Amino acid sequence: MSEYSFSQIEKKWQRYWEQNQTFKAKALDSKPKYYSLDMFPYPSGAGLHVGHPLGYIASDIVSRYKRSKGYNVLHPMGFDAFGLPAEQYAIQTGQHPAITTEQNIKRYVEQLKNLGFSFDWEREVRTSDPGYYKWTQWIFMQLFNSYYNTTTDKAEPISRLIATFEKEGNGAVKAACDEDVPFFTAEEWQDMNEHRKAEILLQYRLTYVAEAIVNWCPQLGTVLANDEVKDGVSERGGYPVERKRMRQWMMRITAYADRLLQGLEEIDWPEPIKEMQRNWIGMSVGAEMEFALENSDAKIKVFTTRLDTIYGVSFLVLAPEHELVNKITTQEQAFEVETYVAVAKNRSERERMADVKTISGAFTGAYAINPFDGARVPVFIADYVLAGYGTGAVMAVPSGDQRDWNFAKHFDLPIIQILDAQKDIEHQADATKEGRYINSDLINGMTYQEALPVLVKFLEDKGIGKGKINYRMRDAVFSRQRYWGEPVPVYFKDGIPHLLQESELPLELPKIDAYLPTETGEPPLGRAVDWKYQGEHPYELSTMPGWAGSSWYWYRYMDPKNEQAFVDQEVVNYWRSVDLYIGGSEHATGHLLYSRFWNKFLFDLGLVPEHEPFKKLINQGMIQGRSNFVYRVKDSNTFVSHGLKDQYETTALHVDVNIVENDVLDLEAFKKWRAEYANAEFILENGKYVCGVEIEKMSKSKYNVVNPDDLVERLGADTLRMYEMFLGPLEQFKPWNTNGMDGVNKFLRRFWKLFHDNAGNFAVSEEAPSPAELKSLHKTIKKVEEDIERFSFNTSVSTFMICVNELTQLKTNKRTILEPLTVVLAPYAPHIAEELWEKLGHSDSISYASFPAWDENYLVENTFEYPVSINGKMRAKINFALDTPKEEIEKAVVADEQVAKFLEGKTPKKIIIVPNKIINLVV
Ligand code: ANZ
Repeated sequence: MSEYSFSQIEKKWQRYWEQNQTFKAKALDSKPKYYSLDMFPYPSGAGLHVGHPLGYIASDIVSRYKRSKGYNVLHPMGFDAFGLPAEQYAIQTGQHPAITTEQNIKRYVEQLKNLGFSFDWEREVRTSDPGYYKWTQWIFMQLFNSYYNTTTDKAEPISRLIATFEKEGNGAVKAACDEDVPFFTAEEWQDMNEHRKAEILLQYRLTYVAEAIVNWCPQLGTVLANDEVKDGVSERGGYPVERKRMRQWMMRITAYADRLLQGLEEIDWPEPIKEMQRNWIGMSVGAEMEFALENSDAKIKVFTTRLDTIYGVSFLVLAPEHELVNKITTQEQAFEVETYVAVAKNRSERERMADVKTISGAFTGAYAINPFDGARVPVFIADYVLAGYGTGAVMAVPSGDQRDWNFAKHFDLPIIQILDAQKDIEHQADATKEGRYINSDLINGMTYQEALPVLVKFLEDKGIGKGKINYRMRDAVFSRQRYWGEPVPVYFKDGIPHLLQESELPLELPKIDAYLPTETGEPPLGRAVDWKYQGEHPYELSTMPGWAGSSWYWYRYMDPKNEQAFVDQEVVNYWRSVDLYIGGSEHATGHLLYSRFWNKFLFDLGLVPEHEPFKKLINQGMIQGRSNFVYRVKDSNTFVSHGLKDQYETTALHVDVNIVENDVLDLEAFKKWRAEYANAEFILENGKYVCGVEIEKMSKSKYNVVNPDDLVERLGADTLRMYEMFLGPLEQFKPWNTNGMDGVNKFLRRFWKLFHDNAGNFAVSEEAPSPAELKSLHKTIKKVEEDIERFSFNTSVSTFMICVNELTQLKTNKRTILEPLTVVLAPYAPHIAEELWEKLGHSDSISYASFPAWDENYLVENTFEYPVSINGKMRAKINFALDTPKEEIEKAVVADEQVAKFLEGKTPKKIIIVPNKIINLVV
């Protein structure tokens, strides 16, 4: 074979890798390990477009490089296979989602294999496999059987908590639990019936059922997590979402809030992602205090981060959903309050938080008493106060808080100055730093630093409040009213949830007749016939959310077939955690937070050895689509070329990028593309129809999707791999442009050519290399190694190109140069590298050939080309080795033919040599 026939070569090596299990990772090894992981995809019906493989190519380069550096590399791929689209499709067609999922996965695997990724396919996992979700259910059970001990700061068995209750009640228990757990003694506990005990324990368990205000999406018929709702509508489908109180499974992630924050300091992740997690967790240090009410024994508890502003409180505000609203509202105000509550209900929480402009609210008719100065302040409800945050009530200080100020202005409420250095609201922080308090009994004349401890002490002495840390993050809703997810391994007896036996796992999804809620509004699992534990007790009917299976999957890859444990202890102690994780930034507060949470939980149980699952994270930038447009002249079937369109009244229409080349439209293909264009007419410029261009998201509806399979067929996988890297830094967003691919393909042909003579025969010489050849090679080795170590892949591609240009100029065909260069190129273009490696006489795969070391000696410049000036005029250039003695240079200069011509037989009066700069002759 003399030509670079990429299709043949690529198919051949893909087959070879599969047959020889070239990329099989050893479960345990004496070699050091390297775990490189991609975020596993949801197998959608549309298959992969060119944007998807970007991250996979990068992680594959690193994996191949690490193998050649002597690591035992784990580089797996699998599928996040439960999810909404397959279920929506099932609803429409009646086809079981498992079938669609299976088909989509098959397509994905094929597409991925076409790109030559070095995945260890033996380790593939699918979250929808009963053999996999058995362990998702198992982890759920461990969470149910645990509580969070805030003294030891970790999860512990619930049995230990029960033992404490039996001995001493819960008075001294320090644990993450619901706010409203009653105090009880040992005797009281023992007197409780099983039902009551179970209810109490649910208030401590790390997963529990509770009434919660949730995001309910009527169109999707399910509850959604906060991160699945964007701008008040569902992320998938864009359907309206409303707030609703429902009984749900919850995950007590708030118990881990502090550790989730601290852990961020240990990991090498992009700063913006860490910042998003910090904001999501939202720690704020403040105080909680109670206000008594006039004419009522109810108390309003508020959370404030600014207790120092207590003398500026001019009203209180409750969230419209606050439980005291009905109780304290006076008869005169009832209508107004009820009307307002009804309106507020339909605004999502995020919307309410984001909206600072709309001022609305209603007066309850009630008054509260400020315990510090006895002031009587009105109580309002307003939706800028959120029910689920803090206590759902605030003390409003118009002189300290912008929204309180807006509200006060709107309802004509007093604004009380509290600092002598009072400024406008925006500069309140400065005022607090500089000012001293006025108008107060307790803290007159004090600074902020002096005042705060005095105020906290006042609260504590009176028993009406204390310092408190709050987190914006809530416990995560864990139920979905859907079919295509993991069944929750729970059944109910007298309304109390009980776990299955471990030996009864997996609890498999039952067959149902339609993937819809039942007539009575129960989730789809309610349709399963006789689906009861031991034929008697109803199972939980909701399933787990999408993030359950992805919150621990990296452990399953370590030991995918283990039936005794989710991962073997020895194996997990070898692989430990993920060294490199590549995926999209859209998972910043979903997957990446939940995974860290489950990881910390498994760590507490002693089941995994590391606190954090993903040491290094890279977010690959999105590849955007490059859309093409045609311009239809108004009310006609005539299309005008881009350059002439301004002379007409036109409508721009997306056109399929696959019938456009270099922005020139293929007219015949266009006529065939759609029946309505069959008789289209064109107004051309220079005989061509030039299309308009815009950079947009790559999507079907914009006809700008480029399919990697087509490109692989046209130019090969190695070309596509290198081209995607060549597009720019991995993290950057960048538009796709197929045109540039030819250049990379040409580069690979030139590389191939180095190994062949003009007749196309393989011809590599055994001659010793020249310094110039060695320099070119070693420069490349060094640069590529450094590039991969810092995840800069685009720069390596240009380095390869420069190197191949240099070697082509030097007419290099020497084994000593080409052989190591092939090993260096292999991570990027593995197929061509394997083929040439074989031609070089090797019988083993190049995948385990040692990455060559570069030698600094070949890199140093060892000669310098001196410009020679004679009487101030540049006359010649002469090369000297760097260590040439001055006398020798002098002699050689004078003897030089070119110089001699200008000397005209005279002896120079002076020769000045400036080392590595210039030689000056004065004649
Ligand atoms: C009085 C005060 C005076 C406040 C002042 C601020 C400035 P972060 O930092 O986000 O925790 N707040 C408390 N609970 C709330 C709720 N459920 N919905 C809306 N706002 C709430 O903010 C805490 C501050 O936000 C609290 O401190 C409270 O207003 C308000 F000059 O109390 B502050």
